[in-house]
Amino acid sequence: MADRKYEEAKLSELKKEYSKTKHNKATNKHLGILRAKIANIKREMESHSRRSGTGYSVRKSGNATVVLVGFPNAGKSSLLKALTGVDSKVADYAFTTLDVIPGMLEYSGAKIQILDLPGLIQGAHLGKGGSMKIASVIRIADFMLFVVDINSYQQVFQLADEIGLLNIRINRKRPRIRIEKGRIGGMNIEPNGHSVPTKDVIINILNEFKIFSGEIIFYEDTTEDMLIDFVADNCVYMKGAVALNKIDTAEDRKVEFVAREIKARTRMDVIPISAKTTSNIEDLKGSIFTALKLVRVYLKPKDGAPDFENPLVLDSGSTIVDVVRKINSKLISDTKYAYVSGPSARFSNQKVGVDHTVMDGDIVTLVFS
Ligand SMILES: Nc1nc2c(ncn2[C@@H]2O[C@H](COP(=O)(O)OP(=O)(O)O)[C@@H](O)[C@H]2O)c(=O)[nH]1
Ligand SMILES: [Mg+2]
Repeated sequence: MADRKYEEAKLSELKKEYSKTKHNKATNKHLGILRAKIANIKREMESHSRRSGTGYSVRKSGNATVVLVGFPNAGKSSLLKALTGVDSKVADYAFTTLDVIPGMLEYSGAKIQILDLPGLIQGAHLGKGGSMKIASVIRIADFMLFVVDINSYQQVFQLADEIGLLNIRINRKRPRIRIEKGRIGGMNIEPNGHSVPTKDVIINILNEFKIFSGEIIFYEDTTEDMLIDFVADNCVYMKGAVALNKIDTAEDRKVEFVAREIKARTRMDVIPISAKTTSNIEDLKGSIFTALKLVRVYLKPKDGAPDFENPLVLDSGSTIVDVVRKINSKLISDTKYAYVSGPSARFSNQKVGVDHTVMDGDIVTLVFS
Protein backbone atom coordinates (compact mmCIF):
# COMPACT_ATOMS: atom_id res chain seq x y z
CA MET A 1 0.00 0.00 0.00
CA ALA A 2 1.75 3.11 -1.25
CA ASP A 3 -0.53 5.18 0.94
CA ARG A 4 0.67 3.43 4.02
CA LYS A 5 4.35 3.93 3.20
CA TYR A 6 3.74 7.59 2.63
CA GLU A 7 1.85 7.95 5.88
CA GLU A 8 4.55 6.15 7.86
CA ALA A 9 7.27 8.33 6.36
CA LYS A 10 5.28 11.46 7.03
CA LEU A 11 4.59 10.38 10.60
CA SER A 12 8.22 9.69 11.40
CA GLU A 13 9.24 12.98 9.80
CA LEU A 14 6.75 14.87 11.97
CA LYS A 15 7.81 13.00 15.08
CA LYS A 16 11.45 13.80 14.35
CA GLU A 17 10.68 17.46 13.92
CA TYR A 18 8.64 17.44 17.09
CA SER A 19 11.40 15.90 19.17
CA LYS A 20 14.01 18.25 17.71
CA THR A 21 12.01 21.37 18.53
CA LYS A 22 12.84 23.00 21.84
CA HIS A 23 9.86 23.51 24.09
CA ASN A 24 9.33 27.13 25.02
CA LYS A 25 6.88 29.99 24.64
CA ALA A 26 8.10 30.91 21.20
CA THR A 27 7.73 27.38 19.82
CA ASN A 28 4.45 26.57 21.54
CA LYS A 29 2.30 27.35 18.57
CA HIS A 30 4.51 25.37 16.22
CA LEU A 31 4.51 22.37 18.57
CA GLY A 32 0.73 22.50 18.84
CA ILE A 33 0.40 22.32 15.08
CA LEU A 34 2.86 19.45 14.93
CA ARG A 35 0.96 17.53 17.56
CA ALA A 36 -2.31 18.06 15.76
CA LYS A 37 -0.70 16.92 12.49
CA ILE A 38 0.64 13.80 14.18
CA ALA A 39 -2.77 12.99 15.65
CA ASN A 40 -4.37 13.52 12.26
CA ILE A 41 -2.03 11.13 10.45
CA LYS A 42 -2.37 8.51 13.15
CA ARG A 43 -6.11 8.69 12.81
CA GLU A 44 -5.90 8.09 9.08
CA MET A 45 -3.50 5.18 9.51
CA GLU A 46 -5.78 3.59 12.03
CA SER A 47 -8.87 3.87 9.92
CA HIS A 48 -6.95 2.29 7.03
CA SER A 49 -5.71 -0.64 9.08
CA ARG A 50 -9.20 -1.16 10.42
CA ARG A 51 -10.60 -1.26 6.92
CA SER A 52 -7.94 -3.65 5.66
CA GLY A 53 -8.57 -5.88 8.64
CA THR A 54 -5.00 -6.22 9.81
CA GLY A 55 -5.98 -6.41 13.47
CA TYR A 56 -6.01 -9.64 15.42
CA SER A 57 -9.45 -10.92 15.94
CA VAL A 58 -10.51 -11.37 19.52
CA ARG A 59 -14.04 -12.11 20.43
CA LYS A 60 -15.27 -10.33 23.45
CA SER A 61 -17.12 -12.58 25.80
CA GLY A 62 -18.37 -12.38 29.34
CA ASN A 63 -19.56 -9.19 31.01
CA ALA A 64 -16.32 -7.26 30.66
CA THR A 65 -12.83 -7.70 29.25
CA VAL A 66 -9.54 -7.11 31.03
CA VAL A 67 -6.26 -7.05 29.13
CA LEU A 68 -2.93 -7.81 30.80
CA VAL A 69 -0.01 -5.72 29.61
CA GLY A 70 3.53 -5.98 30.80
CA PHE A 71 7.10 -6.68 29.84
CA PRO A 72 8.19 -10.28 29.22
CA ASN A 73 8.65 -12.16 32.49
CA ALA A 74 6.60 -9.70 34.52
CA GLY A 75 4.28 -12.58 35.34
CA LYS A 76 1.33 -12.17 32.97
CA SER A 77 0.93 -15.86 32.23
CA SER A 78 1.27 -16.74 35.90
CA LEU A 79 -1.34 -14.16 36.75
CA LEU A 80 -3.72 -15.40 34.07
CA LYS A 81 -3.42 -18.80 35.68
CA ALA A 82 -3.94 -17.44 39.20
CA LEU A 83 -7.03 -15.50 38.11
CA THR A 84 -8.66 -17.95 35.73
CA GLY A 85 -6.94 -21.32 35.99
CA VAL A 86 -5.90 -21.16 32.34
CA ASP A 87 -2.37 -22.43 31.94
CA SER A 88 -0.81 -20.79 28.92
CA LYS A 89 2.36 -22.78 29.41
CA VAL A 90 0.69 -26.11 28.75
CA ALA A 91 1.21 -25.55 25.07
CA ASP A 92 4.29 -23.70 24.04
CA TYR A 93 2.50 -20.61 22.94
CA ALA A 94 5.71 -18.83 22.09
CA PHE A 95 6.02 -21.01 19.00
CA THR A 96 2.42 -21.07 17.94
CA THR A 97 0.47 -18.52 16.01
CA LEU A 98 -1.84 -17.83 18.91
CA ASP A 99 -1.88 -14.14 19.54
CA VAL A 100 -4.19 -13.93 22.47
CA ILE A 101 -4.82 -16.33 25.31
CA PRO A 102 -8.16 -15.79 26.97
CA GLY A 103 -9.30 -16.92 30.37
CA MET A 104 -12.52 -16.36 32.28
CA LEU A 105 -12.68 -15.08 35.82
CA GLU A 106 -15.95 -15.69 37.60
CA TYR A 107 -16.42 -13.30 40.43
CA SER A 108 -19.50 -12.30 42.38
CA GLY A 109 -21.84 -13.50 39.68
CA ALA A 110 -19.95 -11.74 36.89
CA LYS A 111 -17.90 -13.32 34.13
CA ILE A 112 -14.79 -11.29 33.44
CA GLN A 113 -12.73 -12.17 30.39
CA ILE A 114 -8.97 -11.86 30.90
CA LEU A 115 -6.66 -11.60 27.89
CA ASP A 116 -2.95 -12.36 27.90
CA LEU A 117 -1.07 -11.12 24.84
CA PRO A 118 2.13 -13.16 24.81
CA GLY A 119 4.88 -12.14 22.46
CA LEU A 120 3.27 -8.89 21.51
CA ILE A 121 5.48 -6.80 23.70
CA GLN A 122 9.00 -7.36 22.54
CA GLY A 123 12.03 -5.88 24.19
CA ALA A 124 11.89 -2.36 25.38
CA HIS A 125 9.30 -1.08 22.97
CA LEU A 126 5.71 -2.00 23.11
CA GLY A 127 4.58 -3.13 19.74
CA LYS A 128 7.71 -2.39 17.78
CA GLY A 129 6.63 -2.64 14.18
CA GLY A 130 3.13 -3.69 15.03
CA SER A 131 1.68 -1.14 17.35
CA MET A 132 -1.47 -0.74 15.32
CA LYS A 133 -2.21 -4.45 15.66
CA ILE A 134 -1.64 -4.40 19.37
CA ALA A 135 -3.76 -1.32 19.73
CA SER A 136 -6.59 -3.07 17.94
CA VAL A 137 -6.62 -5.85 20.54
CA ILE A 138 -6.10 -3.66 23.54
CA ARG A 139 -8.77 -1.24 22.42
CA ILE A 140 -11.57 -3.77 22.82
CA ALA A 141 -10.85 -4.07 26.54
CA ASP A 142 -12.78 -2.37 29.31
CA PHE A 143 -9.90 -2.47 31.74
CA MET A 144 -6.14 -2.52 31.42
CA LEU A 145 -4.11 -4.28 34.07
CA PHE A 146 -0.42 -3.37 34.01
CA VAL A 147 1.56 -6.32 35.31
CA VAL A 148 4.89 -5.23 36.77
CA ASP A 149 7.76 -7.12 38.36
CA ILE A 150 8.65 -5.23 41.54
CA ASN A 151 12.31 -5.85 40.82
CA SER A 152 12.10 -3.80 37.63
CA TYR A 153 9.16 -1.60 38.43
CA GLN A 154 10.45 1.41 36.47
CA GLN A 155 9.19 -0.39 33.38
CA VAL A 156 5.66 0.57 34.24
CA PHE A 157 6.35 4.22 33.51
CA GLN A 158 7.64 3.40 30.05
CA LEU A 159 4.69 1.11 29.46
CA ALA A 160 2.22 3.77 30.49
CA ASP A 161 3.84 6.26 28.10
CA GLU A 162 3.66 3.79 25.25
CA ILE A 163 0.03 3.04 25.93
CA GLY A 164 -0.58 6.78 25.73
CA LEU A 165 1.11 6.87 22.32
CA LEU A 166 -1.35 4.22 21.16
CA ASN A 167 -4.10 6.73 21.94
CA ILE A 168 -5.40 4.77 24.87
CA ARG A 169 -6.34 6.92 27.83
CA ILE A 170 -6.42 5.25 31.21
CA ASN A 171 -8.76 6.42 33.95
CA ARG A 172 -9.73 9.46 31.96
CA LYS A 173 -12.94 10.43 30.27
CA ARG A 174 -13.60 11.79 26.82
CA PRO A 175 -13.00 15.56 27.09
CA ARG A 176 -16.18 17.53 27.55
CA ILE A 177 -16.12 19.91 24.65
CA ARG A 178 -18.73 20.75 22.04
CA ILE A 179 -18.06 22.04 18.56
CA GLU A 180 -20.79 23.45 16.41
CA LYS A 181 -19.61 23.96 12.90
CA GLY A 182 -20.80 27.13 11.25
CA ARG A 183 -20.98 28.12 7.65
CA ILE A 184 -19.52 31.56 7.68
CA GLY A 185 -16.30 33.01 8.94
CA GLY A 186 -14.42 32.67 12.18
CA MET A 187 -14.43 30.60 15.34
CA ASN A 188 -16.22 31.70 18.45
CA ILE A 189 -14.49 30.37 21.56
CA GLU A 190 -16.50 29.90 24.74
CA PRO A 191 -14.23 28.83 27.64
CA ASN A 192 -17.13 29.02 30.12
CA GLY A 193 -14.73 30.14 32.83
CA HIS A 194 -12.48 27.09 32.39
CA SER A 195 -8.78 27.12 31.79
CA VAL A 196 -8.23 26.42 28.09
CA PRO A 197 -5.36 26.81 25.58
CA THR A 198 -4.75 30.23 24.05
CA LYS A 199 -6.94 31.38 21.19
CA ASP A 200 -4.07 30.94 18.72
CA VAL A 201 -3.46 27.37 19.75
CA ILE A 202 -7.16 26.47 19.63
CA ILE A 203 -7.61 27.97 16.17
CA ASN A 204 -4.49 26.22 14.87
CA ILE A 205 -5.60 22.85 16.13
CA LEU A 206 -9.09 23.26 14.73
CA ASN A 207 -7.75 24.43 11.38
CA GLU A 208 -5.51 21.41 11.19
CA PHE A 209 -8.67 19.32 11.38
CA LYS A 210 -10.35 21.48 8.76
CA ILE A 211 -12.65 23.28 11.13
CA PHE A 212 -12.62 26.94 10.19
CA SER A 213 -15.84 28.38 11.48
CA GLY A 214 -18.40 27.86 14.16
CA GLU A 215 -18.34 27.70 17.91
CA ILE A 216 -16.32 25.69 20.40
CA ILE A 217 -17.59 25.38 23.94
CA PHE A 218 -15.58 24.01 26.86
CA TYR A 219 -17.23 22.28 29.82
CA GLU A 220 -14.10 21.59 31.87
CA ASP A 221 -10.47 22.69 32.21
CA THR A 222 -8.88 21.55 28.97
CA THR A 223 -5.27 21.11 27.94
CA GLU A 224 -3.97 21.26 24.40
CA ASP A 225 -3.58 17.49 24.37
CA MET A 226 -7.18 17.01 25.47
CA LEU A 227 -8.37 19.29 22.70
CA ILE A 228 -6.38 17.33 20.11
CA ASP A 229 -7.76 14.05 21.49
CA PHE A 230 -11.25 15.45 21.17
CA VAL A 231 -10.99 16.73 17.60
CA ALA A 232 -8.96 13.81 16.32
CA ASP A 233 -11.54 11.56 17.93
CA ASN A 234 -9.13 8.62 17.83
CA CYS A 235 -8.75 7.71 21.49
CA VAL A 236 -10.30 5.00 23.55
CA TYR A 237 -10.90 5.53 27.22
CA MET A 238 -10.74 2.72 29.72
CA LYS A 239 -10.06 2.03 33.34
CA GLY A 240 -6.79 0.67 34.56
CA ALA A 241 -4.72 -0.39 37.54
CA VAL A 242 -1.30 -1.82 38.32
CA ALA A 243 -0.68 -5.32 39.63
CA LEU A 244 2.66 -5.02 41.39
CA ASN A 245 3.87 -8.60 41.10
CA LYS A 246 6.46 -10.82 42.80
CA ILE A 247 6.08 -9.18 46.19
CA ASP A 248 7.22 -12.50 47.66
CA THR A 249 10.70 -11.49 46.54
CA ALA A 250 10.79 -8.08 48.22
CA GLU A 251 10.63 -6.67 51.72
CA ASP A 252 7.41 -5.07 52.88
CA ARG A 253 9.11 -1.69 53.11
CA LYS A 254 10.09 -1.81 49.49
CA VAL A 255 6.61 -2.92 48.41
CA GLU A 256 5.09 0.07 50.21
CA PHE A 257 7.58 2.50 48.77
CA VAL A 258 7.24 1.24 45.20
CA ALA A 259 3.44 1.12 45.35
CA ARG A 260 3.37 4.70 46.55
CA GLU A 261 5.73 5.89 43.83
CA ILE A 262 3.79 4.16 41.03
CA LYS A 263 0.53 5.57 42.30
CA ALA A 264 1.94 9.08 42.55
CA ARG A 265 3.36 9.03 39.04
CA THR A 266 0.63 7.19 37.14
CA ARG A 267 -2.39 8.03 39.27
CA MET A 268 -3.45 4.39 38.96
CA ASP A 269 -4.35 2.17 41.88
CA VAL A 270 -1.60 -0.29 42.72
CA ILE A 271 -2.41 -3.77 44.01
CA PRO A 272 0.63 -5.63 45.34
CA ILE A 273 0.38 -9.35 44.54
CA SER A 274 2.30 -12.53 44.10
CA ALA A 275 1.07 -14.57 41.16
CA LYS A 276 3.31 -17.37 42.36
CA THR A 277 2.10 -17.69 45.97
CA THR A 278 -1.32 -16.21 44.99
CA SER A 279 -1.05 -13.76 47.84
CA ASN A 280 -3.52 -10.87 47.50
CA ILE A 281 -5.08 -12.35 44.37
CA GLU A 282 -8.54 -12.14 45.95
CA ASP A 283 -7.92 -8.43 46.61
CA LEU A 284 -6.97 -7.97 43.00
CA LYS A 285 -10.15 -9.69 41.81
CA GLY A 286 -12.16 -7.42 44.08
CA SER A 287 -10.40 -4.30 42.81
CA ILE A 288 -11.01 -5.24 39.18
CA PHE A 289 -14.63 -6.06 39.88
CA THR A 290 -15.23 -2.80 41.74
CA ALA A 291 -13.50 -0.68 39.09
CA LEU A 292 -15.61 -2.20 36.32
CA LYS A 293 -18.69 -0.86 38.09
CA LEU A 294 -20.81 -3.75 36.89
CA VAL A 295 -24.41 -3.80 37.97
CA ARG A 296 -26.00 -7.06 39.10
CA VAL A 297 -29.75 -7.27 38.89
CA TYR A 298 -31.78 -10.13 40.36
CA LEU A 299 -34.99 -11.01 38.62
CA LYS A 300 -38.03 -11.83 40.70
CA PRO A 301 -41.23 -13.36 39.33
CA LYS A 302 -44.35 -11.51 40.46
CA ASP A 303 -45.26 -14.04 43.14
CA GLY A 304 -41.94 -15.77 43.67
CA ALA A 305 -38.51 -15.40 45.22
CA PRO A 306 -35.66 -13.50 43.55
CA ASP A 307 -33.12 -15.57 41.64
CA PHE A 308 -29.99 -14.74 43.62
CA GLU A 309 -28.00 -17.46 41.87
CA ASN A 310 -28.07 -15.97 38.39
CA PRO A 311 -27.85 -12.20 38.33
CA LEU A 312 -28.07 -10.32 35.07
CA VAL A 313 -24.85 -8.36 34.77
CA LEU A 314 -25.02 -4.95 33.12
CA ASP A 315 -22.88 -1.86 32.70
CA SER A 316 -23.38 1.05 35.03
CA GLY A 317 -26.04 3.43 33.84
CA SER A 318 -28.22 0.61 32.50
CA THR A 319 -31.98 0.97 32.60
CA ILE A 320 -34.96 -1.39 32.76
CA VAL A 321 -34.84 -1.47 28.95
CA ASP A 322 -31.29 -2.83 29.16
CA VAL A 323 -32.45 -5.44 31.65
CA VAL A 324 -35.10 -6.60 29.21
CA ARG A 325 -32.67 -6.49 26.29
CA LYS A 326 -30.40 -8.83 28.23
CA ILE A 327 -33.22 -11.36 28.49
CA ASN A 328 -34.63 -10.99 25.01
CA SER A 329 -34.67 -7.82 22.96
CA LYS A 330 -37.95 -8.89 21.35
CA LEU A 331 -39.62 -8.23 24.69
CA ILE A 332 -38.64 -4.56 24.85
CA SER A 333 -41.72 -3.18 23.15
CA ASP A 334 -43.97 -5.32 25.37
CA THR A 335 -42.47 -4.07 28.61
CA LYS A 336 -44.88 -1.78 30.46
CA TYR A 337 -43.11 -1.06 33.72
CA ALA A 338 -41.26 -2.78 36.54
CA TYR A 339 -41.21 -3.10 40.31
CA VAL A 340 -37.84 -2.46 41.90
CA SER A 341 -36.50 -3.10 45.40
CA GLY A 342 -32.95 -2.33 46.45
CA PRO A 343 -30.37 0.43 46.00
CA SER A 344 -32.12 2.27 43.14
CA ALA A 345 -35.57 2.17 44.72
CA ARG A 346 -36.91 4.78 47.11
CA PHE A 347 -38.99 2.08 48.80
CA SER A 348 -39.63 -1.61 48.42
CA ASN A 349 -41.43 -2.63 45.22
CA GLN A 350 -41.36 0.83 43.76
CA LYS A 351 -43.16 0.97 40.43
CA VAL A 352 -40.81 2.44 37.81
CA GLY A 353 -40.85 3.17 34.08
CA VAL A 354 -38.62 1.52 31.50
CA ASP A 355 -36.16 4.45 31.61
CA HIS A 356 -35.41 3.87 35.30
CA THR A 357 -31.69 3.41 35.96
CA VAL A 358 -30.93 0.22 37.88
CA MET A 359 -28.17 -0.18 40.45
CA ASP A 360 -26.01 -3.02 41.68
CA GLY A 361 -28.09 -5.30 43.92
CA ASP A 362 -31.51 -4.32 42.60
CA ILE A 363 -34.34 -6.86 42.60
CA VAL A 364 -36.55 -6.36 39.57
CA THR A 365 -39.96 -7.67 38.59
CA LEU A 366 -40.85 -6.95 34.98
CA VAL A 367 -44.42 -6.36 33.90
CA PHE A 368 -45.30 -7.04 30.30
CA SER A 369 -48.44 -6.06 28.46
N1 LIG B 1 8.94 -15.17 42.77
C1 LIG B 1 7.95 -14.99 41.91
N2 LIG B 1 8.11 -15.37 40.62
C2 LIG B 1 7.10 -15.17 39.75
C3 LIG B 1 5.88 -14.56 40.15
N3 LIG B 1 5.08 -14.48 39.07
C4 LIG B 1 5.75 -15.04 38.05
N4 LIG B 1 6.98 -15.46 38.46
C5 LIG B 1 8.02 -16.10 37.64
O1 LIG B 1 8.48 -15.17 36.67
C6 LIG B 1 8.76 -15.85 35.43
C7 LIG B 1 7.96 -15.23 34.32
O2 LIG B 1 6.58 -15.45 34.55
P1 LIG B 1 5.50 -15.48 33.39
O3 LIG B 1 4.18 -15.64 34.03
O4 LIG B 1 5.88 -16.49 32.37
O5 LIG B 1 5.70 -14.01 32.79
P2 LIG B 1 5.15 -13.38 31.42
O6 LIG B 1 6.27 -13.41 30.46
O7 LIG B 1 4.78 -11.97 31.77
O8 LIG B 1 3.97 -14.18 30.98
C8 LIG B 1 8.43 -17.31 35.67
O9 LIG B 1 9.62 -17.99 35.99
C9 LIG B 1 7.48 -17.29 36.84
O10 LIG B 1 7.52 -18.47 37.61
C10 LIG B 1 5.74 -14.16 41.53
O11 LIG B 1 4.74 -13.61 41.97
N5 LIG B 1 6.81 -14.38 42.34
MG1 LIG C 1 3.61 -15.16 29.14
